[in-house]
Amino acid sequence: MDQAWIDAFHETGFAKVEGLADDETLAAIKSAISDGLRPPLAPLEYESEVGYPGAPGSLAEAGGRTPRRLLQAFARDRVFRDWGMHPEIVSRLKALFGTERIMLSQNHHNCIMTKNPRFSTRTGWHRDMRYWCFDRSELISVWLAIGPEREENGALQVIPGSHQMKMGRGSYDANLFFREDLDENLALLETAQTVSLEPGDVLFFDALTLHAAGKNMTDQTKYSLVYTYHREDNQPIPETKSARYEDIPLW
Ligand SMILES: O=C(O)CCC(=O)C(=O)O
Repeated sequence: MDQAWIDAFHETGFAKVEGLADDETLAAIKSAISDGLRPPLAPLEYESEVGYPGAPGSLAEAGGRTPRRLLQAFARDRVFRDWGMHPEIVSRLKALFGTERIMLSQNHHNCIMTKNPRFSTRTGWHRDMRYWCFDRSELISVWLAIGPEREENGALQVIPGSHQMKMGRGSYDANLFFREDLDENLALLETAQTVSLEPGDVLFFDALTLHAAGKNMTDQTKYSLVYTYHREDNQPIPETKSARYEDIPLW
């Protein structure tokens, strides 16, 4: 890892690493995902539960039981644990956080994202701090592309530098999505970049980086594995959903 990669992360709020997962790792992860989907093994989140625009309205509706996230990835299989503690991921995170004492959260972003071609929905613009309750908003997510990720199958889009921008509560709607009906927000969204990834590529991104992702318009489900990490001295607020399960120390 070079200093330029670290600087790019701090400057833009995200940084890619190409080919971090080798073919053998990807094959093992794909096989474990397949085991988790046929039949779908709990805990999982369905499209009808995310409540995004266009999602099936209930579990009973057509597509309502389409998996959106296989939750608790870390506990599901040894391959997921090995990936979450991959020495290169850990060493990059230590460099980004500037400490040895980092932890992996077993809450929320500890999942396999599944984006189904027929029933998946767009995720609106947001910062991941909408999900988290921590002392400070210093968290980093690590997103592994299991297959190719492109605009047409719902790849991530990011706003470079948005992790450092001050935004008032009024920039967001009731559900903490970035409002797309405000001129100043629309001007910022013009600077969006799509993050195209090849299988095995990884995106590190700051929990304050504004991002979104489209619907999957292809005929293949897209799978991504995502974990979130933090420093030991930045703890989840007790009794919130960020503190529900123990964090895993990585030193
Ligand atoms: O794949 C997607 O739809 C985006 C997921 C996402 O941004 C999130 O869960 O925070």
